[in-house]
Amino acid sequence: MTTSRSEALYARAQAIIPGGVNSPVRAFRGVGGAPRFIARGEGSRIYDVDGNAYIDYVGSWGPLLLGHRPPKVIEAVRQALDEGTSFGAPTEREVALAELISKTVPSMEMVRLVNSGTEATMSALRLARGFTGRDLTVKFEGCYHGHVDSLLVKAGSGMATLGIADTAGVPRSFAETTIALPFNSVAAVEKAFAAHGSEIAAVIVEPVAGNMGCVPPAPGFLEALRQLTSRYGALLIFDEVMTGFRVGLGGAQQRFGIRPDLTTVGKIVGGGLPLAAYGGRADIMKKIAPAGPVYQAGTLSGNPLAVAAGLAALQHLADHPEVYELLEARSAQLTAWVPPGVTINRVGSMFTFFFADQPVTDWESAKRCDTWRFAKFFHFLLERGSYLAPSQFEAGFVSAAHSEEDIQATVQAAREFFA
Ligand code: KE4
Repeated sequence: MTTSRSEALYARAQAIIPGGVNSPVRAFRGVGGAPRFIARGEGSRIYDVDGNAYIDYVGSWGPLLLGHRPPKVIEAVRQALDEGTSFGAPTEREVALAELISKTVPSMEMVRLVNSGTEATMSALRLARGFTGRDLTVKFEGCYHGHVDSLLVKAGSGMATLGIADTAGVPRSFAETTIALPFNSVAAVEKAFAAHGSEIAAVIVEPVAGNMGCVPPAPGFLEALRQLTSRYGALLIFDEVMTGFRVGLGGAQQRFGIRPDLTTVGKIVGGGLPLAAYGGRADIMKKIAPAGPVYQAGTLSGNPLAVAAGLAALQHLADHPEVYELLEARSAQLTAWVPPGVTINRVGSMFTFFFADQPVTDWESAKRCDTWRFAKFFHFLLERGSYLAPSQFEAGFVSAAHSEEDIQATVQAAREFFA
């Protein structure tokens, strides 16, 4: 497999873009080697600039549940293009998308569209503080909620990959408003509320963690968060940027039967274009400007092209819930064989192969993984045409475009690695 064009582009990119990438996890720092520069995608595959084809288990880090270039999404964007690209004024489609999000995730009684998951979580947090009049936030070690200053404390994803405990540039005063606790530890949450209950504005959680690798909630964990936040008058924020419309049409809150006060969604809801949203109880959302005193704004919020893509993707999923049965079957096929020395965590079509022979239930157990051996595994599969997330601390994704043959090819390559 030749990668000379990718390597040349990577050298050129590093001269003008920090690290040669526009988002750290893309730089292959967790697995070594030069990232592949991608020329195009189609269905379950991506093709790099050297012409190599890969079965894609990253799916743009989650948005592409339907695979690359699903016809309905492409057609919807083409039609929207004929009308214009941005107006800075309300459009009918934005209302239709907000209504569809609310219908699909009923706890989102009102919805505000933004451009990224980071904007969604940052805005939800500001709203929680504005609504409660409190300053403190509880988050969980290894969870990542975008690059929001106060949430870049013991975060996952790129920070875990790069081993950055706490990023430079965040004032201590910001970080001190965040209480970072072990994921899945009810005792730790009870203790934090006992000590600071009257000051905690919100608990923000990935209901299925994806940013330390895929880590499901322990039985009772989410229920405990719901009970404790209600008891102390704090808000429960489900960050479903990754799990929303992924682990089921109604997301993790539907799968686990918990009704949060606020929810953030992104990725899938934008159909592959820059779009995210936050929403929740109407009495809380009505505090958002211009209806209320909590300010949040965005030049390209509700962008017509992104809304067209998101509406087409979400409407397709709402009309074809059987997609989730297919995703479940394919994902089960991919993770049926558990290699020696590996722990596989999976919820629906998000998964991680942890190089650990103990269960991975939180950041402490995730970080004990053999990242060197994971890197070897990653490159072995890459050379054979399967593209996993280039980090032990990321989730992989199966799409509706992955065929049984795709999955078999990947499992075969994995078996060869362990042979
Ligand atoms: P964005 O700002 O990257 O759109 O969303 C931030 C975010 C918020 N919440 C959750 C649960 C997320 O997973 C993310 C972003 N996820 C990472 C992948 N682990 C995006 C990939 C990247 O950073 O390039």
